[in-house]
Amino acid sequence: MPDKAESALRVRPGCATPEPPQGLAARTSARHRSHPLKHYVDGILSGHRTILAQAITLVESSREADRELAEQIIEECLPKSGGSIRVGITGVPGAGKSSVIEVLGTYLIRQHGQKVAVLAIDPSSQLSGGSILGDKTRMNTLGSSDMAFIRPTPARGTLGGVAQRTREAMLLCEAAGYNTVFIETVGVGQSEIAVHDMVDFFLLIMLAGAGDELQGMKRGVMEMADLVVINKADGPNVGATQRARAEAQNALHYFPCSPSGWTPRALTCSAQSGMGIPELWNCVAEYAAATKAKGWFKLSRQNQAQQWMHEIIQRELKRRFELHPAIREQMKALEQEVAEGRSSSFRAARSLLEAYSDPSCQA
Ligand SMILES: Nc1nc2c(ncn2[C@@H]2O[C@H](COP(=O)(O)OP(=O)(O)OP(=O)(O)O)[C@@H](O)[C@H]2O)c(=O)[nH]1
Ligand SMILES: [Mg+2]
Repeated sequence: MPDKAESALRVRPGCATPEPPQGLAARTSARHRSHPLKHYVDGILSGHRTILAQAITLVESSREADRELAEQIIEECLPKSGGSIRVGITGVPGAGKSSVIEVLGTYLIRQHGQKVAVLAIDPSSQLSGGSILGDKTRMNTLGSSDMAFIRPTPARGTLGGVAQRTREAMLLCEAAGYNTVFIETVGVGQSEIAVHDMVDFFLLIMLAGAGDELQGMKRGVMEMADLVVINKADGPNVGATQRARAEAQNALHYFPCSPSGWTPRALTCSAQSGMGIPELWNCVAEYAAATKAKGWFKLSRQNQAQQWMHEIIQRELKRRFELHPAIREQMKALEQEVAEGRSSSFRAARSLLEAYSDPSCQA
């Protein structure tokens, strides 16, 4: 993992969640990490946040040696996971996703005695090699609570890969006893779909007057939402947010009925004043109760587990393919042939696949 991407794991100063080791330190500590499986599993199950953070670092590691241990940790923790409500939160940059999580998370801790985990996917690290979250994670109060765990995750590799690691981090948080897991993602590319496919409840945060297209109405994001919240309903903005709420509610009517049987709603809230935050949570709780009663909650998780299996197979096949000696030997030359038009993409791909499945070329 490059140093810049590693720096994206850094949690803003003042946030209580322990920082994983950075840069060279991370690699050095990974190399010398002698903790046995039991250290991680016992630590996670007893809710030890530093050990949970270490385990997530292992899960995110691309080192072969870490991979095996990470899989064992997940395997051991899996039976203890599943007990949370998983809430995906998306919206354009600046919509107030982090601010809403800060206020809602604090509300859940104080009013409902919950433990709250936040996993934030940062797609910028893939594009720029840096992190926007380190500077922008607006979760001061939540971050200083013993009942919260906040973890920015740099997006690297494929978006499927992002989903994979985030899903695994989410399961570890559940095993550590977190009652609600929030996954924040910026509305970029396919990250929203990836997150939608791993959560129970999908929340779209919008702003009044920011343009429907930009905010996802025409990108199909709204169709995935169980709740649309128009944030920043405070000061002179109140009237505009009320109108935007009515428009959003109207737009939601045009989407086909969800297989969950749930009718998506539109609300307003203000992360600044706290207005609408209890109502927002009531909606999540109502959704969970209704879909549990109908069996959809369980069915959806079963589907997601199957999808996870397929993702693991795809990831593993890709990894094995790329590590195969015959592929490593031939790939560059064939890429060149395709680029120069000396071979068709189809023929080159077929030749590589044949080399991969040729028993005489096995690793
Ligand atoms: N007036 C007002 N400002 C808000 C509210 N919620 C968030 N903000 C402000 O809006 C800006 C963006 O808030 P964030 O919570 O960082 O937004 P975000 O959607 O997480 O942004 P990214 O993570 O960059 O995509 C900050 O300056 C917040 O202080 C609100 O309810 N009212
Ligand atoms: Mg944010």
